[in-house]
Amino acid sequence: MSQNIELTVSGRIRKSPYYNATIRYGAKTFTVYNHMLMPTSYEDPEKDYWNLVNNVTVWDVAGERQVEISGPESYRFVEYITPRDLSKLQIGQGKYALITDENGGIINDPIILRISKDKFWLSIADSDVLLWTKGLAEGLGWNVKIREPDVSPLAIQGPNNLPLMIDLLGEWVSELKYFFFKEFELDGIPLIVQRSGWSKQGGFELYLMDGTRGEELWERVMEVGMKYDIKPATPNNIERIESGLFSWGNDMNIENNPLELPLNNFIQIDKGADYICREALQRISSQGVKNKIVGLVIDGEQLPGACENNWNIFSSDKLSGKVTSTAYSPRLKQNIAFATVDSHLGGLGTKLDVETPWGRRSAKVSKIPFN
Ligand code: THG
Repeated sequence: MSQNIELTVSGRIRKSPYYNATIRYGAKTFTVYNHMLMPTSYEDPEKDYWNLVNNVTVWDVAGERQVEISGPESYRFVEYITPRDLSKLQIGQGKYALITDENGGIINDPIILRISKDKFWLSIADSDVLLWTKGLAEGLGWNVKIREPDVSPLAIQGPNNLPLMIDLLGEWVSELKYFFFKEFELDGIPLIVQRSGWSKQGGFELYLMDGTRGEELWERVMEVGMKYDIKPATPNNIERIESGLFSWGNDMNIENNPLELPLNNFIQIDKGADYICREALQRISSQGVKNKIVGLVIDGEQLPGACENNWNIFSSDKLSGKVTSTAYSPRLKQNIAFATVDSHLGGLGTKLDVETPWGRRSAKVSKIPFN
């Protein structure tokens, strides 16, 4: 069960431009995300949760690195790596998309931003998309340039985000539509400002385009945020499960394919552009998926800890799946979870048994989002 360990930090584990600030403001625990330290809690996950859902918080999410794809074939290349239709993606707009291999295996689930006609950023989850895309482009002879630019997102999330952001950046931010972005300089600090973030509490992400100015940006946000009682926080496991946001590497990985996820709006199998997993998805779609990724409510009192690795799921004593993420929701007063189960068990209301480290519990397939 849960143990505290200490990490040996070296060049392979990068520090975010906000790292010193997060330490100063009391970050307590960290994970490694895209080879970079990323804070995962300040006070404790439940206090951080209430600060997020009741007020407003600031998160160091510099670990969400950007993979920049530019050049004359960049648009066609970005279409090629995802089953999402990007033909309507405007300059200044982002879209959530799954990146897959030739079998439909999910490599990552970035937000794709169109920076200009021939320049895109993949704002990635925790896997080596730089290497995957460089390998594909070189191997197949695409005329594109791929690199990781000096860009480090800082997220402002929570229901009181807007007045703070207006104070920080100006009235114009209230005009930004969901998932759209604009370039802006704050006292000479170069930013891209997007209305997005890994919560359903509303907010913005500031993509800092000069890593030497992280502390300055952090302190500007804190200064303006004081009036709003802003708190430092992090992507919050409780809120993101309630809200139905999946975590690559936890809830899905290269063993899963897009059709196993309840993300139909983000997958257009018959899109016009050529893409790598079209045949695989057509085949899986006609044969039917083996597994489904579902929401679960686990019965009984609050579990003493969250799922670190996978917990087995049984149906009539037959091994039928695994729990991939759990949290106790203080608002729903329930243990909620994501799980991968045999597809015939994926229907709403299906009863299952979960083997937790604290004994067996009954569970039920539930709708996503939970609230
Ligand atoms: N912001 C940025 N980069 C990121 C994340 C982010 N990279 C890693 C990780 N998060 C990528 N995964 C997600 C998953 C879900 C969403 C965003 C990033 C998300 N989805 C909305 C939904 O599912 O309803 C909306 C998607 C849409 O309309 O396209 O927000 O958070 N910069």
